[in-house]
Order: sequence, then C-alpha cells, then structure tokens
Amino acid sequence: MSVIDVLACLYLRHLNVSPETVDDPDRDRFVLSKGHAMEAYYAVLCHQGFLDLDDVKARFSKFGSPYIGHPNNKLPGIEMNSGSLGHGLPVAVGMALAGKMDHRDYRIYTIMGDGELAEGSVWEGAMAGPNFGLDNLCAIVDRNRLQISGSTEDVMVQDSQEERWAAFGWNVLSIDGNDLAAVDAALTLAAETKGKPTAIIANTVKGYGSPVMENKAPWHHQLPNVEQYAQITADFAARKEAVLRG
Ligand SMILES: Cc1ncc(C[n+]2csc(CCOP(=O)(O)OP(=O)(O)O)c2C)c(N)n1
Ligand SMILES: [Mg+2]
Repeated sequence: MSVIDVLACLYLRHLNVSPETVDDPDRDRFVLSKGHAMEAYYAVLCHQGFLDLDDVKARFSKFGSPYIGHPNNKLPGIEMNSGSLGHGLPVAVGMALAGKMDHRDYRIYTIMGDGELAEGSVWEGAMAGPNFGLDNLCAIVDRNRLQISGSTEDVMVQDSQEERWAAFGWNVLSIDGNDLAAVDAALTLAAETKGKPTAIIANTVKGYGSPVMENKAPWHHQLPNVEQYAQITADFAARKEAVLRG
C-alpha cells in the first residue's frame, strides 16, 4: 500500500506503454525492484488492461499459476523477474544505457524499497547512472522507514537518503509519496531533467489507507482476521471515495 500511489500515477499519467505496445522497442520500461509489492502491481496491471482481474483472482498463488507473489516476466507488461532485492536498479541502468546507445527516446523507471538499499548492488547502479548521464532513468525509493525486521534506522541507519543520492550525482526530489499530486509533479520534473538521472525519495506510510495496518511492520506478511479485513476494506473504500472526490 505504500507504493500504490506511485504505481498508479506512473501507469495512469506517465508510462508510455499499453497492452498493445508491450513489445514495441520504443515503449517505456518499468521494473518493480521491490518485487514483494506484486499485489499492488497486479491491481494496476489489471486496471490498465494488461491482465484480467477475474483470472488473477481465480488463480493467484495457485500451484502452476503464472500469477505468483513476485513479478513474472512471462506475463504481459512485466519486463523483469524480481523479488531478490537489489537487482532492479542495476538492470534499469542497463536498459537506460541501451536506450541511449540505440538513440531511442524511451524512459526507464524502477521502484526500490528503503530496506532494499542495504544491498550493495544498488549503489553500483547508483554510481553508474550519473556516470553515463542517464537522464532517461528515474529511480524511486519507497521510503516507508520499515522493513521486515522493524525500523530501517534500527537495522541500518540511512538518513539522509536525499544527501546520499545527491552525492552520487543524481537529481534528487523528496516528496510525500502518498500524495498523488506530489507524485505526478515529481515524475513530470524527472522527465524534464537533462544530463543526469533522477532519484525520487517517496516518503510513504507502510500500509497506507487503513489505520489497522499503517506503520506496523508485522503487516509486511500478516493475514487479517475477519474483523480486520472488514475494517481494512472499509478504510480503503473510504480513501478511494476521497481520492475520486478530490
Ligand atoms: C536479496 C533478498 N534478501 C532478502 C529478501 C527478503 N525480503 C523480502 S521483502 C524484505 C524487506 C525489504 O524491506 P523494504 O525494502 O523496506 O521493503 P518494504 O518492507 O518496506 O516493502 C526482505 C528482507 C529478499 N526478497 N531479497
Ligand atoms: Mg521499507
């Protein structure tokens, strides 16, 4: 839920790809580096017509089903298998460099978790992006300040991410990542920035949308009971109404 606003804004407003253009060499590319957020990604891919919601609901996580808990690149619209953290940015750097070498105008976006930033491979990609002047690349950090084992700052101090990405040579934008207007504005600015890649530090709330789950680490991998499920779905419905009104 922390990345749902970024994912929705990206696909509805910015990413130049559709079910008809998944093989077009000029399509924009997206890599969900924090692959465990696949359920949010399913919702967006279904909304945009890449996948059929009823089919996903019927076969999700069943034996032999392609609808697994992490991105599966056998599904239309999914560029890269992920789930093993730390690989999305290095691959996105390669895609962006290929775009430059082939003189194509497509853009690359990737979303990483903040706990994921403990992976060394992320920082190899962080060094390479500005080195090659990859202004077609936008890396989004889901800065929800929690990972499986608790607070990111307790596990591995990372403040300030803004200063770290700037020191590596990135254009840095720090936003409220659950504010759709702020996400939209940042993605627009990223596309306008020339000469260097953009890192968007999206300050988000894990479990955003329902106080039952918000900012509580165990919900990384927890099933709601019947009462919690009813409350969570009511909270999400209320947020949807508010977003549609506003
Ligand atoms: C290389 C690797 N190590 C461990 C895991 C197990 N794992 C899945 S999600 C996760 C927590 C990641 O935290 P964060 O990036 O902050 O994502 P969030 O929990 O906020 O969604 C871990 C350790 C993994 N998927 N890949
Ligand atoms: Mg996190």
